[in-house]
Amino acid sequence: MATNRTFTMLKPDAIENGHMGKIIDMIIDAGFAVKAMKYTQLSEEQAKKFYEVHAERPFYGELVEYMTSGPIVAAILEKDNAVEDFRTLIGATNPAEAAEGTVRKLYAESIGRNAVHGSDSDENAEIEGNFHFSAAEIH
Ligand code: DAT
Ligand code: MG
Repeated sequence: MATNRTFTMLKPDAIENGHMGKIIDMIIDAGFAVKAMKYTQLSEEQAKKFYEVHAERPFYGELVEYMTSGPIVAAILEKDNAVEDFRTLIGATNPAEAAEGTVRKLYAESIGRNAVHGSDSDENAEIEGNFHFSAAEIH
């Protein structure tokens, strides 16, 4: 069942490099409504859990270290076809392969430090949103 919601994080490189406002503008301009948003920093435990599916990948340690290295913005976004449309807006995981005009093409540093997260399915959008926000924080 489509929930029309997705979950995103603006990652530490995006915040560090001063791209937070520009990326949020792109998200709003693309028609997403913010249902929840917070400026926060992940603990090692949270980052490990969030990226658990990648635990066996060679880059897992580096990913957890990077995702806990500075503040992030976490948000739940709503739009028709949210998951797919958001993945289109952010572009490919590797910014070298991301389409022109996408968030990652414009702002990501590298495949590891790639500016933004977007859920890959409705099911994961729900799980990830609930991981970061309580029911009372979702509007
Ligand atoms: P995405 O974030 O596009 O959904 P993913 O789920 O495959 O990509 O991977 C999660 C994150 O892990 C990704 O945003 C950055 C990091 N990552 C993926 N592949 C990597 C690689 N080959 N080297 C370093 N980091 C990588
Ligand atoms: Mg993914």
